[in-house]
Amino acid sequence: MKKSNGNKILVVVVLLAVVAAGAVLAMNKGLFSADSANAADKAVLEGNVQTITSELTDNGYPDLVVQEGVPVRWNLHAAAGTINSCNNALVIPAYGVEVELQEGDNIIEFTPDKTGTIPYSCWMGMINADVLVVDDLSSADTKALAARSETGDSNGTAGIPSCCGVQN
Ligand SMILES: [Cu+2]
Repeated sequence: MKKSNGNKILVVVVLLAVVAAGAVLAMNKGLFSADSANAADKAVLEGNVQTITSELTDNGYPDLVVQEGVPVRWNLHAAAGTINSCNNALVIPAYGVEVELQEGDNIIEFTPDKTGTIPYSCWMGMINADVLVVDDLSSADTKALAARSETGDSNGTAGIPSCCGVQN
């Protein structure tokens, strides 16, 4: 009897330890993804196109890493509540892209014709991000590219522009 109770307690203690460890891992994972939110979203080559899937946030756009010469199919997914009067339309002037975002999937297509950094923004130019066009996706260092783009004075997605707070 005693031994059996002891085993039960041991099992409970082990279970609690597993739950606690899981909670710590989940927290770390959450912190990590928040930390990497500014990393660029890198395209994936699929035959003759390259695809990217991004999540819209209410205060920024992601930097994108794409390969020169391959048509891009970018899905900027907008979860409920993320679209506001500031981020609701984005423009990529170099590619003639002007898109009004809808809740759900937003497929944005363009073909990067040469390497370099292509700026894009919301329709009012307050949220800025970059399309980083490289000659070879497989050798592109996404984090280095993102870090580089965020040292630029008009770049980065940190903080909500004042216009957005006012108009939202
Ligand atoms: Cu805006």
